[in-house]
Amino acid sequence: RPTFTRSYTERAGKFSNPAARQLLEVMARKQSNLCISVDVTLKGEFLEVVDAVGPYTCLIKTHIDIIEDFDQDLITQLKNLSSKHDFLIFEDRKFADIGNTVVLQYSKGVHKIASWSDITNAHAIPGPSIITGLASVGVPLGRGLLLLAEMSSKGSLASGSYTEGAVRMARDHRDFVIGFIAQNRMEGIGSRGFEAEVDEDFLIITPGVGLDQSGDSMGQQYRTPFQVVAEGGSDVIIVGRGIYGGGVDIPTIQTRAERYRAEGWKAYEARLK
Ligand code: 5FU
Repeated sequence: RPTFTRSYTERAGKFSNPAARQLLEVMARKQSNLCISVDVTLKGEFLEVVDAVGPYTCLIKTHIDIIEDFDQDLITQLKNLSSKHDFLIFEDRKFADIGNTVVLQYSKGVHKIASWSDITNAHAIPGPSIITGLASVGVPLGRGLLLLAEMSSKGSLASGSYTEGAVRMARDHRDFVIGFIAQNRMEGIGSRGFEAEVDEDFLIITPGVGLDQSGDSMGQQYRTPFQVVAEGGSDVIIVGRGIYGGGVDIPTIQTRAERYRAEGWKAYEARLK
């Protein structure tokens, strides 16, 4: 039985990586496969939105380098909110350099990403050494890595043999690589065929999700939670501006977050049948 027809709870126990296991457990507990991307640029607003949407989300996605007044207290408060609301943290860093450099970018600098982010991601373009580099920092801390196999933007070059190469890289590092950023569950992932071992499992996490718009003016493309989860076989939807966008107030942000949580969960239940 392919993994995407199994429940999140059933799959949680099969992952050796602690971040993947915890994420699937949180998803089941909160009935949420919604990752919220909070791409705002001021610390106060960021924390306000995270606190407001915390109850509806399994995973908060950050771009920590866009925050203008970043300080260590932001991290302390973000971690407090992750305990308060029971969500994991995903820094969308998209590492893309040689092993030695990504080790430094992941562990050092102003942001010290590895010290607080449960999950991060990397491009496959440098080859397997990017995984071994990041793993040398992340594995001892129990972190998980997602490889970018596809992107949501128009004209993305990550397709075909590039996507297949990313899958092969992940299969060689299953202790640390927990899944992919992709638009759909790729052929053969978590089922027989396409070089797959019978019992492998990877999480598919999908950005470019929106219910009311089909894209933005800069190449972003949106699909609905149903298309992504029920038809595409993805495990987690990522929603950003669909929730916090348009300068709306906090109650509206919460209403939207609950709407996406409910739609994402409904699409998951539909594919279990
Ligand atoms: F890897 C990717 C991708 O392929 N598309 C994306 O949109 C990442 N993203 C991120 O998801 C992007 O950097 C934003 O942080 C977020 C989508 O935000 P939106 O406001 O829902 O468009």
